[in-house]
Amino acid sequence: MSNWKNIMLEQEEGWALLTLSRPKVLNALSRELLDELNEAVDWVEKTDSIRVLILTGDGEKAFVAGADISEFTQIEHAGQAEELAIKGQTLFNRIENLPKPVIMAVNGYALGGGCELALCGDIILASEHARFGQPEINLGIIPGYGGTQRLARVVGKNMAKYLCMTGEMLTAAEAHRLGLVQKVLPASELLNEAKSLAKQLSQKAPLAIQWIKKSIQNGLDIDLKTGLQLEASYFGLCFDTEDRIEGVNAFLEKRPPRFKGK
Ligand code: CO8
Repeated sequence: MSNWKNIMLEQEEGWALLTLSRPKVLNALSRELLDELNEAVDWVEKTDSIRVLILTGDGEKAFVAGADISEFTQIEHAGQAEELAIKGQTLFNRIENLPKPVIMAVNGYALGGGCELALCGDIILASEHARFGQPEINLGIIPGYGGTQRLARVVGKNMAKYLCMTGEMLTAAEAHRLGLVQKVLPASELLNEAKSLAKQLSQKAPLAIQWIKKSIQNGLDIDLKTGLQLEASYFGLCFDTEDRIEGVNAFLEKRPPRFKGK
């Protein structure tokens, strides 16, 4: 953890903030950064006291400007490119399915792999000057870390095709209008808002948060009838938790609940 060269860690009770840090290349995702991020996600997953993860980019200009294009020259054939796409996709799937909320604090350019990373968050907060896009087409390639799939699920089929085919960037306001971004904030307020949201979420019942995430995430890939069964089964599981008893008692006793994740 202390050996990371490309990631900075800040933590407080209940949350951790990981700052992706290669500012000279706008925090582009090198193989090394992906490996470190994988390690960081391992650590967040197994550290019980961390209930919420925030991801952001170093500097004012970029969240992440994509995969590190300079590493593309080392790719010799299709098989190697596919392997690298799968490496990134595997990590991004882990982030999307982390059993804790993930807040993406998008502080600038979120392009290519950067937009794809942001799409793996549960909540995207963006600074007013953030930009979102899939400019891979301008390099003669297509998105490889999930862009054609997750973007279409969020903004719809034709808007996703438009963005991937033109490489055009969305402003934070446009991304907000399309439902990709939940809140747009002045740059100076972005991290404070992300931290205060993380604190708020860290005080909710962790198992219920986890089941909300799973129910919505998995529900999107199945039909409504099966999705409703899934929701009912998670709803049932909530009733076996100590946190449900605490939540209901706290309401009746007119005091704030203290959830333990049990
Ligand atoms: N990779 C490597 N270096 C980068 C990247 C990147 N993605 N983006 C920026 N940089 C570097 C620049 O080369 C420059 O370096 P230097 O100072 O040494 O010249 C430095 O960062 C600053 O960038 P600019 O001077 O270009 O800054 P500008 O303000 O003029 O422009 C932009 C900012 C618009 C963000 C511009 O840098 C840009 O267009 N960057 C590339 C964006 C892009 O195309 N992203 C998609 C990359 S492909 C991808 O993400 C595919 C993911 C799936 C991969 C699957 C595995 C193979």
